[in-house]
Amino acid sequence: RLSRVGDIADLRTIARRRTPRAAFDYVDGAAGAERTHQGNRAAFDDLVLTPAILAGNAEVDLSTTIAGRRSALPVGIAPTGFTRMMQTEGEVAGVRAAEHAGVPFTLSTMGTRSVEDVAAAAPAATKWFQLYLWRDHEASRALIERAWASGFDTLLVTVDTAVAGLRLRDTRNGMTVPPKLTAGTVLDASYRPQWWFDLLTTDPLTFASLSGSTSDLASLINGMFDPTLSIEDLAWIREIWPGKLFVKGVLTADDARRSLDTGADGLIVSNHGGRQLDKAPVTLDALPEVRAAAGDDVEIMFDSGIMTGSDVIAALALGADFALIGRAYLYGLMAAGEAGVRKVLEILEREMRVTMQLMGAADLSELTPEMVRRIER
Ligand code: HOC
Repeated sequence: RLSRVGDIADLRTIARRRTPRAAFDYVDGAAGAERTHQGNRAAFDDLVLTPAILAGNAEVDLSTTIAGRRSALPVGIAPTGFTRMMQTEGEVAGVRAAEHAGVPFTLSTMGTRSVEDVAAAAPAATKWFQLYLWRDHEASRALIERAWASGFDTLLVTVDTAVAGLRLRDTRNGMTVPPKLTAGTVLDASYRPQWWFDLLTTDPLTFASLSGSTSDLASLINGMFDPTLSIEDLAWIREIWPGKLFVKGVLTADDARRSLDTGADGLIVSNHGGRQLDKAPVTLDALPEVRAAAGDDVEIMFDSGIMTGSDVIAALALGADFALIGRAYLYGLMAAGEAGVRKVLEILEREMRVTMQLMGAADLSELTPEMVRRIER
């Protein structure tokens, strides 16, 4: 069936059919009225890419270097929370698909596999770890020490989550972590027996960082994350983390400068996929400001809204060095486990290659802002 999948939107359609509504909506949804989420997508939809005819480039090189390592594509897998709730293989599927494609994989603090399990599943993959600072700073220190010891060499520190965003779909679905057995979930199970069978028959759904109790997401997060997260905390994390460090959630010039002054090696322009501050700037709008503040030599990654290879190419042309995919990865995972994630990376690769060829660009260094225009509708 995957051979008939054309794009990531097709995988989303399959994912929606296969996954219980609360889990699908947790991925698909965003904060508040989802304005930022919609804006992220609209910004890409309203772009025009400049074609170049008679360019004579039969070959396209999509490889790049990021955080000190080669990546076969300018795209890596973003950190995602509660991943095994979407599909039981969870992060193991993600890291194996990333290893196969030669791109980095990021494990979230809120992941559902341990750093050791992810490292063992794909020893050759480039592995990054994402940090949410817990109220218990020493527990956070212990976690990143384990990540470093397991071969995770780059830390992505997420800074836009002092409190949980208002995810209204989760509230309306009565979503809990782990899922509770209710009349609604039992009914759902009759439509999607495979998902429930997988959940109940593979290793128990545990969360590295959670106690066994069932809770709604916001209470869970607000009880765990440090709401006083500050620039001093970033300085402390910088002091104790020996590898490369990227600050994730930068949308303004001021925050870009403060992060770099505090020792960050790079920045991630991200609005958390529209899942935190609704009406936060759309990432494609924020990118030029952050690039200008950071200068040309700082590595900048980009996320939020990427669904096609041409989205990646546009973000790179407008100043990013690398892109991360969260929802797109999870649509593939929910649709078909590891095979689905591989499919996502294959689709992006093909779309990027064709886009570059038709734009007359032979490698990523040839992409410039002049190749992308915004249209007012
Ligand atoms: C404060 C909300 O990054 C998500 C994940 C998991 C953690 C939630 C943090 O749902 O966006």
